[in-house]
Amino acid sequence: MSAAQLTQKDIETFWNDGYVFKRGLLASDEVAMVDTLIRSDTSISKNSVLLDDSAGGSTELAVWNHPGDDLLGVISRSERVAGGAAKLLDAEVYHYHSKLTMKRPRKGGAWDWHQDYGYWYMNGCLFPDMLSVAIAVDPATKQNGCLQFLRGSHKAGRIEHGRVGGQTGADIDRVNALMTKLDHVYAEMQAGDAVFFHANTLHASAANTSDKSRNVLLCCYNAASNDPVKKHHHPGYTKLDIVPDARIREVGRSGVVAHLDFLNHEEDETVVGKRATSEV
Ligand SMILES: O=C(O)CCC(=O)C(=O)O
Repeated sequence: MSAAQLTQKDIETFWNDGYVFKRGLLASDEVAMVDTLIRSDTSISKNSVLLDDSAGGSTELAVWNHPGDDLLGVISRSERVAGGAAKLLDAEVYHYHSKLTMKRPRKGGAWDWHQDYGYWYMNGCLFPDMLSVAIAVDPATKQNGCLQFLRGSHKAGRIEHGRVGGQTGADIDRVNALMTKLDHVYAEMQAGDAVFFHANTLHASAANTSDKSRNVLLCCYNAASNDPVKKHHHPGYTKLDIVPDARIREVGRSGVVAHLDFLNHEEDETVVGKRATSEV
């Protein structure tokens, strides 16, 4: 078993806390390939939208649905990432979508407290049998706006979500009440570290006030048994072809550029022009 694979203890941590860190999920050469791709592949910036916060900052967001044979697609189909998601949910999973959330130095905006299932519920996913894997491409710190979690908040069930400025956030009174009872954890990570988190885990992030970028790759999975009952901007069940971890390096070294099935934002009612008004 490779060090990056999830253990029984990791599974217990995930279900107790609503998240589990997997340090060094991507090796330094693997994450360096992702960093180079993000900086050099113009299709990513062309397909990005801006998600504004209420303080004038914005996060650049590129979202895609079906993963392909390029580096980012292969990471999201890898045994380490997709296999880990399946292990945590104890179910066959499919790729619901992936995204890059990119906070430029001193410009990157904040994300309000929310549960991903607060959005995905609206998409016709009947059960919260879903999770995300956030992989740090840059070191993520408090200063550059790392993810934050309320430990154990997934146990509170789905919380009502509504508009908060330009974003959709969880009922803030409820979040504040939970804050008095639960640990508030800053998910500081080195490049290549990852955190798997449950779709009902409350999370947020602050603006990037540093002079360093904060780029994160987020891969989101749904249980195969939880095929959404509503047609929407993310796919229904599609068999996921999980590939061996070694494929990440093979594809990265081959220099295959991104062939991403970017979300057609024009079809997504949450996007106005090139600005996202909600989760996409
Ligand atoms: O990138 C971030 O800081 C937060 C992203 C997030 O919360 C999300 O995509 O649901």
